[in-house]
Amino acid sequence: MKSFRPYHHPLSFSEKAMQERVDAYFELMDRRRSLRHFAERPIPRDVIEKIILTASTSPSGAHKQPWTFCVVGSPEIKKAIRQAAEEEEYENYHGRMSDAWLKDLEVFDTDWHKPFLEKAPWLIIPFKKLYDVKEDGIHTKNYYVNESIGLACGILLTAIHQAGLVALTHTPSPMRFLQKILKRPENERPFLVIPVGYPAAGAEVPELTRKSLEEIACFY
Ligand code: IYR
Repeated sequence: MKSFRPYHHPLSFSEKAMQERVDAYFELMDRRRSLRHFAERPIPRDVIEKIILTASTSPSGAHKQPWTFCVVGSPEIKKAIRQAAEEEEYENYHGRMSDAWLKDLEVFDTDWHKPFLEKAPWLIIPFKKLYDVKEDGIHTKNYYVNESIGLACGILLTAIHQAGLVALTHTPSPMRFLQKILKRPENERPFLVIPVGYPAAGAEVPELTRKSLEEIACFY
């Protein structure tokens, strides 16, 4: 069934205004950093809800929006997630990750301890939906599920940053334990664990630089 309406373009600028806006937006986004140290200060649930709605404005294959954003504020569930994540990470840091990988991680000073999983007021855990299950139990296809959830998570991170909050894109793999703890259905798979909060007082981040335009873009 086709049903169209006129597109009302919400943003229209002169080239000068456009240049100023892209410059300002770059400055804002260039200050985003992944944080591993969170304050325990709470964040209103309404804020997190709106951030998730913003993420869900993302494009997705055939507009299926193949995602569920699980949000954990419960201290008991955060504790269970931390315990399970640390068990996996212990194995990762003691044999499952290659020497080259461990060397690449040295600058981040990470190890298997994951206190941020309890400290951050909220954990957002996006699940990708491999397929949908309709009320009658029929399975329907989703498309480009990895691309879709990745795009939505990118928008989620920009919304978190824009709110003045910080986050970490954490991957305590294998992540199947999240499916069990959060009792998610068989068609869903955890994609990331994203603690969200305020930075801890005195929090530090590694000195990193970003690649230049020449390194990341080719114009033809
Ligand atoms: N998941 C582990 C290891 C890790 C892997 C990558 I790639 C990173 O960029 C950072 C960490 C951990 O969270 O410690």
